[in-house]
Parts: sequence; structure tokens; C-alpha cells
Amino acid sequence: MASTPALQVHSARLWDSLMALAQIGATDKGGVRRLALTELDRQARDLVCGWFREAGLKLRVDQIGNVFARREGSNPKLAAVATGSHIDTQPSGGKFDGNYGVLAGLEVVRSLNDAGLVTKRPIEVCIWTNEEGSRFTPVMMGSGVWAGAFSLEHAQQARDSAGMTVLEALRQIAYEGSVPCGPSTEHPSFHAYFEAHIEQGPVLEDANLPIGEVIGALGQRWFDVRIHGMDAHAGPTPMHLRKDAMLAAAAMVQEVNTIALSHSPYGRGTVGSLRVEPNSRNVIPGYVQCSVDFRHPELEGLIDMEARLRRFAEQLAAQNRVDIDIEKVTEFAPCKFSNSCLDAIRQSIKTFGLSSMPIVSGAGHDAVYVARQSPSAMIFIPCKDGISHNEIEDALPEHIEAGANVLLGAMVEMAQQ
Ligand code: HGY
Ligand code: MN
Ligand code: MN
Repeated sequence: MASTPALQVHSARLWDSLMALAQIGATDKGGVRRLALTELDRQARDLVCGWFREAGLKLRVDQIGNVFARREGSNPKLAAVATGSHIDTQPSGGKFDGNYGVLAGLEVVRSLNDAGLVTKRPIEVCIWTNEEGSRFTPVMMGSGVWAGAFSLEHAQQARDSAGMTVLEALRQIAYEGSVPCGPSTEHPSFHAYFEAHIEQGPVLEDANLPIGEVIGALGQRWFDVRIHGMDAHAGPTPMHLRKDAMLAAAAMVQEVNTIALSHSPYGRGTVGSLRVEPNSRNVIPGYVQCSVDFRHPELEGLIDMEARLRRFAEQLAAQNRVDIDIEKVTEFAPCKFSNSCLDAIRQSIKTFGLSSMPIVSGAGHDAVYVARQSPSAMIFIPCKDGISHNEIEDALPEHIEAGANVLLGAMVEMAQQ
């Protein structure tokens, strides 16, 4: 095994920071509920920004609320090497999804400070706004605006189910920054971007490996499907004369599954949310809205999945005498990460004497959008039973440490170039 490198992270300090952050929005089952741009998100941002300042970092906030914490290099004119992730969570999320990537980045800075090492290039740690896309779509919102995937105005006008806009929510938590979104002359795109994240699937744990070299991510297409039928009495209305939106929705859920299975093994299809109106047991539902989340490693696969969904909806509408409207709310192509960043990750894996495998991310991450502007790659660690987006999400301290060490090594290598 390679000798233990002089420069490595402080495992207990990183774990303690993760557990302290997890207190904000902690749920009874040991998870975290900290939706984007809520009061809890504000508290978490304030806590982490306080840690950034204690570590000597200079902060700036852009117009969509992305936070950039900067450690100056010996040559401030050089483009920074960056890392980061998100601290907003799913409604029934876990302690590690996103939070790990931000705090592993902070731990890299803390370890460089301990070692008194000033890198040539500046180092930045980012908190990207609303990665989860649960309260507000599109998903990966802050990094998407920064990378130019969609406009600031499009993001600011997104509304949650209560009708509040992103702009109103940003102002309510006082995180609407003044820095224009995106790379600029003052803050050019990064020399390299790395993101540490739990795998959120079972592959690494099943292979008994501590590190995944993330070579890319599945493309995604998200839809809102609105089915308009007719509210009617569940008793006097004969079956063949109904305009039953729920019946049509049930067929739609089944078809999403069929379409995904026809793209095995990497195609994915999920209906995660369903809204029924008037949602009364003795009324035939006149309106049902459901979400559709398609994922695929090839663009052609996503195109086929969408086309089949739309064709099926047309036939379904005619058969059930309902109207069906399909709105695409998010899309991004499959992403391949940078070889130069992957080489730095592999070198760091070797330095720390760790074992690893290449892996494609089934989940979307901010790195997918950042990769449009800067060479980027990700480092995965296993999570218990491959479970995530669930309050029982868990990870082992030794994997948390291993991933942060690989991140440290890769960032230092790129920051000395
Ligand atoms: O949905 C995703 O892939 C990510 O967790 N937001
Ligand atoms: Mn995440
Ligand atoms: Mn997530």
C-alpha cells in the first residue's frame, strides 16, 4: 500500500460537521427535511458560511443564491479549482446527499490551512441553490443558471405548490446576491471542478469498493402530465359514461414503467408525485396531475421515451374521453466528465492506496451543469444498502474520509498546475 500521504483530511472533524449540519431540519427517523430556500435552508447556509469564514474564506453570493467561498492562491489571476454540491434536501431526505460534497470541500480547505499550504491557484467551495428540484423545478437550478442552461428570469419565476416564486423565497431568506450568475472576467470558469457525493445506488457497496470514479451521468427529461376529465358522482354515473382522470393516470403510470423497462438496463422511468382533485372518495376525479422522470445514457433513448409517452397520451385521451397536456419541465443530455479531472482523481486514489471502479451516475448533480463551463468530474462513495432520497440514508465514516482524501489529492494536483 502507498505510504500514508502527509496531507490528508481530519476525518472526525468532517464527520462532526456533517452531524452538526444534519441537526438543521433533522427528522425523527434520522433524516433531514430542509427544502430549498426555506428558513431551514437559510439556517444551514448561515451555519456553513460561518464555517467558511472561520476557515478564512472570502464569500460571494450570486443572483440565484449560489454561494462561492474562495481561498486565495499564490497567483490570484489563475482560474480557481472548485468543488461543492448542495445543502437543500428532499422532503424526506438524508444527512449526506449534497451536504457531503459541500463539507468535504470545506474539509479540504481546513486541511490545507492546517498544513499551511498555499496552492498556486485559488480554491473555491460552492453551495449551489436548489439542486433537488423538489420544491421548485427545474432541478439543479443554481448550477443550471450559472452554466447558462436556462435564464436567471426563468429560475426566479419558478413557483412552489403554494405559489411562492424562487425570487420571493430568495429574498425572504436574504440570499439574493448581487453577483451576476455565471463565469465572468472577474471570476472565470473554473480550471477544474470536482464534486464528492454518495452514489445513491447499490453498485459500489455491492462491489465492496470505497470509491467510484464518476465518468458521466444519465441524461434526464422531467414532465408534468395534466389529465382533465370530469368530476362526477361515484354512484349514479355508469362506468362507460365517465371521464375518469384517475383511470387515465393509472394507465399512464403503468406505461412510464413499460417504456423504461423497454430501455433496460440503464433506462429509468418514475412517477414520483400524483395530485388528485377533488380527492374525495365518492367523486370521480376530474383532474389528476402527475410527474414523469425519464433517464437514459443516450440522447436517442430519451427522445424515444418522450415520443412514446406523447403517443400513448394521445391514444389514452381518446379512449378515456379526457384531455391530456404534457409539459416538459427539465431536460439535460447525458454527460461525460473530463478526462483530465478523472486522471487527477485516479492519481489521488493511487496516492491513498484505495480501490475504485469507474461508474455512471444515475442521479443528476450540479457537476453535470458545471461541466458545460469547466472540466469537471465526481467522486462517489457508497451509501448503506444503496438507499438515498430516504431518511435512513447512511454512509460509513471510513468512506466519508476516503472520498474527502481523494478530493483533497485531486484538487491539490490541479491547483498546483
Ligand atoms: O434527481 C436527481 O437526480 C438529483 O438527486 N436531484
Ligand atoms: Mn445530491
Ligand atoms: Mn438528491
